[in-house]
Amino acid sequence: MSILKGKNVLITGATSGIGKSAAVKFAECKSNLILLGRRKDRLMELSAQLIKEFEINIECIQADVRDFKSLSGIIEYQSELFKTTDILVNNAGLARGFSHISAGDIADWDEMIDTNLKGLLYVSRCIVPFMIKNNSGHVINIGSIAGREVYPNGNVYCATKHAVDAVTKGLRMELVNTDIKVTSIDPGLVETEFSLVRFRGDTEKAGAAYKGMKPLTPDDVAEAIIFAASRNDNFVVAEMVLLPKAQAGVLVIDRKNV
Ligand code: NDP
Ligand code: 8X3
Repeated sequence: MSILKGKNVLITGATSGIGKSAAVKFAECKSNLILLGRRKDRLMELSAQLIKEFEINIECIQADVRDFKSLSGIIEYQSELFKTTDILVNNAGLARGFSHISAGDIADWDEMIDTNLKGLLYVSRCIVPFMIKNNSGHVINIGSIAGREVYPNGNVYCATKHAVDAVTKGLRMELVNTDIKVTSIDPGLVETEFSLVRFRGDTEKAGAAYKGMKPLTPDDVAEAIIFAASRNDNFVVAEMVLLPKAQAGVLVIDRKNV
């Protein structure tokens, strides 16, 4: 898509799932990429593949979105591309555990809040000032259907995604007098490493999330991201809810079709 050619796109959580698919789709549009995640080997492998195939500029940032000090240091001293980020895809996130609040694991709660909410805020705090300075940019937050509905045992994960919804709406209001767009993309079930991470590698529990139904693919979500990113200057995709055909709500899932 020519409107995205040469744009600088920063994607957090680019080592897997939705973030990785988004990186490939932006590369196909000839955007330049800043790929951020903790697993350096995966960043390097993806970047080598995309540079070879699409001849674009790619910068890999091995970083943890929970570490504001290190993020701000990278931006201040290391990366010119950061300062001219056209599109920020705040995608890094995770769920940990699936239990009653009464039995919840405090470390799991902290990790979800620190990553999904505070991490998204930290990256935005680093990048949005440059967008304001340039009076140009697009922040695309990956929320979730879990930011619109809740389900038992999803408590803290749902709370973080509701918080992302609030942050997205507030940021859009704060930037209404600028040329910066703010979008929320809110998927239902997508088959990625999400469930494996949630259940710490327990493949049986992880697989149960998608049992008897066909989930979205990360490429489906990446297509929606590209759609939002490539509208004309006056067209803001404010919010998009993406569902597989067999899902009509966070717990309304037809599990007999596959
Ligand atoms: P994956 O587990 O496949 O990918 C998650 C990505 O987030 C990885 O690249 C991981 O990279 C990165 N990440 C996690 N923690 C950190 C951290 N502290 N610092 C930097 N990067 C981090 O899952 P998905 O692709 O499914 O998840 C992407 C987003 O989509 C999340 O925000 C999730 O909540 C959301 N989502 C997912 C849905 C689903 O059904 N899969 C549905 C709705 C929303 P690394 O470990 O290398 O750092
Ligand atoms: C992930 C979707 O329904 O597993 O955000 O919480 S769900």
